Amino acid sequence: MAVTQRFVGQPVLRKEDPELITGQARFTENLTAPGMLWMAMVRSPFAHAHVRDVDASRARAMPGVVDVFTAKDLEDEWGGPLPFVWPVTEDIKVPIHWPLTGDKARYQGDAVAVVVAEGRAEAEDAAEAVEVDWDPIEAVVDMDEAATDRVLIHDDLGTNVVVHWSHGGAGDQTIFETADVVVKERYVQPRLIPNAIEPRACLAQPAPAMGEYTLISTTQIPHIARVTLGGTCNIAESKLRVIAPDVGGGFGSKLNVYAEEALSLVLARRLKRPVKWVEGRQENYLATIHGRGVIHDVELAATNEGRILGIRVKELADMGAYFQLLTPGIPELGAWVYMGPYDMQAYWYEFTGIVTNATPTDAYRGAGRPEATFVLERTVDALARRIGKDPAEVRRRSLVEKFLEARTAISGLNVDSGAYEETFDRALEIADYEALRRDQAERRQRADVKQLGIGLSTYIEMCGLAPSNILGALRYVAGGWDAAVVQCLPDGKVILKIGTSPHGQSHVTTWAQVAADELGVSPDDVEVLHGDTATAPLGMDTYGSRSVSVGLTALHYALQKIKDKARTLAAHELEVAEEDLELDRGRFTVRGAPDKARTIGDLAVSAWHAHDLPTGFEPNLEATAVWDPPNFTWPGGAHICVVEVDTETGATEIVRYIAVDDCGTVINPMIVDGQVHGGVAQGIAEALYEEAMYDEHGNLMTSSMTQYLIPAATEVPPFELDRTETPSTTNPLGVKGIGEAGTIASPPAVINAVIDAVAHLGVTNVEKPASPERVWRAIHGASTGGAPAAMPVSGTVDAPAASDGGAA
Ligand code: MCN
Repeated sequence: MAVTQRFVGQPVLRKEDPELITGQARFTENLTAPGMLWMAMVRSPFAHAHVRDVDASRARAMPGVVDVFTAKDLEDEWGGPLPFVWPVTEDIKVPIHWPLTGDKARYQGDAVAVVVAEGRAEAEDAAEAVEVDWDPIEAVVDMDEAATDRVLIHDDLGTNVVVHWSHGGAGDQTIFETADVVVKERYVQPRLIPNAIEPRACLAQPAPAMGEYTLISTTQIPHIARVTLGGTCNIAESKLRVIAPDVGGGFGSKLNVYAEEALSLVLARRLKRPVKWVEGRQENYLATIHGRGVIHDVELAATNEGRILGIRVKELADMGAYFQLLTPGIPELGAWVYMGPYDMQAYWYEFTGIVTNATPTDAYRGAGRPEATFVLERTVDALARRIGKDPAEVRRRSLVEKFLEARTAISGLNVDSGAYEETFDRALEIADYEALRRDQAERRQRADVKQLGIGLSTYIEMCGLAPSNILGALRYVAGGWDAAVVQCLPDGKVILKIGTSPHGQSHVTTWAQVAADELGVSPDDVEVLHGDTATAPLGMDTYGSRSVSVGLTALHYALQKIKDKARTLAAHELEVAEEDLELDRGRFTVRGAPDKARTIGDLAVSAWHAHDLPTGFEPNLEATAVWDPPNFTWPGGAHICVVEVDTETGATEIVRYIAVDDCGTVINPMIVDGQVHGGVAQGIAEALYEEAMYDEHGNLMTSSMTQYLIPAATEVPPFELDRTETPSTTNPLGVKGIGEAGTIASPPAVINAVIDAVAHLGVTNVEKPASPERVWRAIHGASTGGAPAAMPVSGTVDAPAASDGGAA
């Protein structure tokens, strides 16, 4: 019997959860292999230091130690340096990045040697006993200072300014000279440190006789890891299997190929034994990529009434000491969305990438697009203050009208569809904006200690990465397609093998929902296999909120192939023409004779025993589809944050958070809500708590959770969520991504709210994170005309109350 219930659009409970909540998940850390060795890294304590000598004799003599290897010892193992796949310009200068550095350390945490021992503790103890003769030299972590090239980080490049990319501009650039108002701002967005619940780990297993290797890794990208690590480690892709078992979150930090993965593979080959490595949390802070780390100069042109005319942006991006997989490509991901959901006439964007003596930066949830949205939405508020208008009125005036067919944005790319006014109006309605403004006015009137701030943020996002031809035009070396295999088994169950690699996003549930609806089964009948290049060999993995738009669409097409094949077989068995068959929820009936029927389950049995198949019909009900979309998908929405700021202490409390998002057709509303919750929590963290700080010698001052603040549940408010559904025109499901939307929209909503709360005291700027100290200084600096002599707390301090800039 076919199941008649529909699952798409329903809050189906997660199929993933039983194993996770009963302790039966298989994380890399839990895995072991006979004869397994452990690896520990010897990392530089200095941000910049020549390596004069590495003496491992004491470490080698320690109990359980198998060997110690330096860069020189492993020279012959490599097919090439660590992979870097996004040379954004022809003349980009690419720092060569070997898994171990031989000449000098270029950031604190750069690895100079690796110890292999029988146990983890032995390996880590011995790593501390490796004696390195360091010759520390001056380090540069400030981008402006690095750009002077006084201290070179890669001598062979001759400069620290390694890339300059310009969008080239669009529209009438004279607007920036002729507009009524041009607001000019500078925003500093600090580095962030990804904190997945599970730090990185890997286990390389060799099969020496066959020259085959299996790498189990906490990766988001098993397919990309296989092809790139094959190159780095001199292993044919056909001989390398990469498995991402259960992975405890990544947020972009595991969209990378790391030195430790490459080292574990070559050491497993060299020692003919499995080699495992598990990152410590402090190591995670030093040696896993950081996100953000950018400075923007922005000009926003507008009329006196607040009609936005154009945006011009120059960005400085801190690359860190080396390129990781995508490093200089991250600003480019934001390059196309600086106009946001506003109808503009002029656009200019360019960025300069600078290497510094700090951990490499790369993709962190949102990658480029949160940075862009922050710059735009902060500047729109600055415009509203300048012309004395309400920030809601200014936004409303410039929003692009609803469009259901693709429309070319001023930045040059085609936006699939959008209904920004609807999300914005709905958010204002939920918030009861007018009432909030009245409350704010009354508190100001009474000079309350706790002042109310209302922060608005609208956004559009370019996600669903995506069209291989556009990625090629942007000089990204791989494609953006994805794949799915559907196997209908004779027992009525279904197996999906998918090319995306979830690590918290619930693909097992949502992919099963879509298959269940198309095949007339329950999601419980659908098994979803992923994250293993041996079982799901085709795929481009999970990042850029691409999985639903690209991978799920591939599944949709594979399901259509299954239905076509099943129709042919049903027509044969029922002795009618294919056109005479009707299909509903996995059941074919003959038009006019509804009792004559075959379910897809029945047909899977016939296709399997293959006793009576139409001529030329391939046994088994199985299909593969690979989908390369014609466009990205472009979610959008509006967020409103309401805060109370204590003007005596500078402390901010978020009292309400409203998010109205549009990710097209929703497959599972509960999961979409969860993605927004997580994304907004990360954005709140970015706005109020998180900041990687280096001292002037390049020491990471925030190298543990005691100095790097991440919020707990008590710091995150209850969310008030709603949605509109404007189907994407990019794919037949109408879906757009949602995995990063919360992180993109929320930081400006929170910071705009903080500033709004104290704007009547003269505050126009508070940098991220808006710590109580920063807010306090902004208030008192603003009201007294200068920073106070002393504050009883320590930390990084901003100049008080930067101005909103001047008119052009
Ligand atoms: N979904 C849906 N309907 C839609 C869109 C999405 O039901 N119209 C649901 C689906 O269940 C899908 C999930 O939302 O499984 C996310 O889909 P999508 O937006 O396509 O994003 P991806 O699956 O490609 O996930 C990547 C995205 C990114 S880039 C980061 S970073 C991120 C994120 O997802 N990292 C995460 N969410 C995370 N969630 C967890 N728990 N852990 C991470 O590391």
